[in-house]
Amino acid sequence: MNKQSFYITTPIYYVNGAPHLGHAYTSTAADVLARWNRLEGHDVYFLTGTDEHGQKVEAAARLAGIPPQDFTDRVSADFQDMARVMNISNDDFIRTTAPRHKLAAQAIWRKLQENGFIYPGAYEGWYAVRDEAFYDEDETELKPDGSRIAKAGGAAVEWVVEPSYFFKLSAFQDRLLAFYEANPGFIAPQAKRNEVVSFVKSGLRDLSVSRTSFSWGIPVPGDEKHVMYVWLDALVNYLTAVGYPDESAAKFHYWPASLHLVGKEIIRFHAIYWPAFLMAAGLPCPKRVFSHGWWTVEGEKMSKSLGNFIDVRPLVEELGLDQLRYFMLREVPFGNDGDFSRKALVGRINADLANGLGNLAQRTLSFIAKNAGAAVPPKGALHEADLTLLALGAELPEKVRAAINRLAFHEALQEIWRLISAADGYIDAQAPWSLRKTDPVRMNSVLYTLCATLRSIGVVLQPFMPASAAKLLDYLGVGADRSLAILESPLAEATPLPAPSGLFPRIVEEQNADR
Ligand code: ME8
Repeated sequence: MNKQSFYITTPIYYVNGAPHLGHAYTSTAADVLARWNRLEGHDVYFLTGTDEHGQKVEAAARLAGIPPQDFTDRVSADFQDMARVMNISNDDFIRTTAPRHKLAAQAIWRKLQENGFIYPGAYEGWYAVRDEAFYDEDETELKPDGSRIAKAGGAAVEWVVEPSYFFKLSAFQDRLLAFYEANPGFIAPQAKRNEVVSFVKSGLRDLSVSRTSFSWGIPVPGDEKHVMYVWLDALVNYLTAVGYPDESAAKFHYWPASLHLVGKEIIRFHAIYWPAFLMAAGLPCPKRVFSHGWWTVEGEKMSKSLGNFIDVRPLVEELGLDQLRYFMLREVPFGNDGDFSRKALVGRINADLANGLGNLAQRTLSFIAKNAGAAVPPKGALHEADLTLLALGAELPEKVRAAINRLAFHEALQEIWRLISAADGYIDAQAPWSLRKTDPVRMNSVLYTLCATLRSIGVVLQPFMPASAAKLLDYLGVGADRSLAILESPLAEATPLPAPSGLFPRIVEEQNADR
């Protein structure tokens, strides 16, 4: 069988600081897409990892007083731990200090050189170590104390003059514009696409792609005083993981990637440099780059460099993993910026999870356990109200699919919660508790309808809240096959059901707690 393949990536995260909410966010969004595509029966390859070279990492290791490799081993392990805690289902974890990556990065370099796109020169310009980026003079500003900073982000810049190899980015302006034109879906959301297109139209200058002022990087083949520019090194990770330079590797069929998920600050690297490098190397470009927004925390800008970021692990421990995953994807339309606050998180847990889905499941399942023989009740003759609710359940996968394919996670969740509200309205209107004595056959039809509805909800929720959805499906007696396809067959009657327990505890905040 020829399965459709889906190769999705997160950015590889810098190891100069610890993992935080922003990293957890991108990884969770990518995880939902990976899990959804697996549910669809696609052949998924999901990659994340760590970006371990560059001056910033070298400096952070020096500050920690340990060799850079030991430092990156330690921090990379911490990122892997965060992925584990967040239940990220990545198929591979790439590290740019791994031998397989050095091989791939050097192979690309040689390819670019062979194809005539790399030449030696000298670089002069404003360089921000923090951003690992060069800025034009007009992208910087002079502060009253005489120091100069990058306008975007405020990183200190310094004038750098050093021998450097250049990549002929200027030769790709027309090719890139033609590529964007021919592939309107390549950059999303639309506003980002417009930004990138006008940036490219304004003219591209050749890019300095090597440095000699530090050594923590991949040596330039044939001129080992130079290390490769960290962004060239980093972007190649997406190829390394599928076996490059061995284009006959088993995993190479995943290339080109279906989707690179990135934060908005690195869209330029992914939507301009990366396709240019690939074109220069004669390789196909990724199908899509999606740029999402940034979280602030309690109204403040969060950044590793500024040091006010939050580690998600204690939050998961205290409030629950699926609760946090749900919040991140429900609270803010993907692509927009958002603010993370404890109050908003607790509010959503209580309103949507404890009172919403949790309560609906508990009301239904504990009633069945007590009054309907602890098994899926017989369907009987269905009424109009039952058929209406079942029809909404049957439409749910398609609605969720449409939203997920647009990366509108919040809309996918809204669709699911619309069905939860409809089911709440239904249970109140049908009042199975009052049918118990008067019309047990009708009571069973109502309970059956609710179980079938909860099954639809449980199946489509799996990518978002894997553990909670699994628990819900267990309580509904659903077997090992939990794919979207099972929703096409009616729920089997008489399946014995285990004793249910609450899915989402209510969070009670202490009165007057000042957080
Ligand atoms: O840029 N809100 O690594 P990085 C939302 N190594 N997402 C955030 C965020 C926030 N406040 N802060 C970070 C790098 N992120 C490079 C990437 S790829 C070839 C190389 C997320 O550790 C977001 O996805 O600075 C952002 O793009 C990424 O973390 C940056 O991680």
